[in-house]
Amino acid sequence: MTSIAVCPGSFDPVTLGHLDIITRGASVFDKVIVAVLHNRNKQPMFTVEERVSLLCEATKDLKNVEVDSFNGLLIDYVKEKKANTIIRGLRAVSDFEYEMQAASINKKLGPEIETFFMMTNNHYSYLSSSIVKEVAKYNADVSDIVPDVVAEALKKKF
Ligand code: COD
Repeated sequence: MTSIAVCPGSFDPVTLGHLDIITRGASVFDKVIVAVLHNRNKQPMFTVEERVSLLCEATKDLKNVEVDSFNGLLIDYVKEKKANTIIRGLRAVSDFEYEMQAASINKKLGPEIETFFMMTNNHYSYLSSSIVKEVAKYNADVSDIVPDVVAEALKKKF
């Protein structure tokens, strides 16, 4: 059976922490679909199209990774893609509560789908898209925490 995993998120924008999880996921599963949520509640910095495009560029060397976007419930999207796993990254204990709730509801709605957690790489344990946007706003160098294409895109935004 082909193992297909969905790696969902906001990716506003993709960081090296995300990329680390995607790369490691791609070495475990036959195919990884990175799925960007159309989040109507949040006011993102980058449009969905921009986030997808940045992810495509950042993952272009990973041959078994695809980038897509989705609306609605994650579990419905995972089933539609005939995937069997959801990949999530864990940073600090503070991630755990939300992740446990999300994994539990997803298990209830799709018992056949597993959530697969990977611990952050120690180099990136502090990294989030919000931190990146915060420091980029003040012109700090973000070249060693985001892919080059994102560093360029952030320069243009500010
Ligand atoms: N190191 C390791 N992992 C990291 C790092 C890092 N430095 N930074 C981020 N990650 C991981 C996150 O833990 C997450 O697993 C993934 O990368 C994406 O992170 P974000 O912040 O871009 O995305 P989130 O957490 O905002 O994504 C939330 C979803 C969009 C997946 C969620 O809201 C969702 O599924 N929404 C759809 C509606 C739904 O189905 N709801 C019910 C389930 S919650």
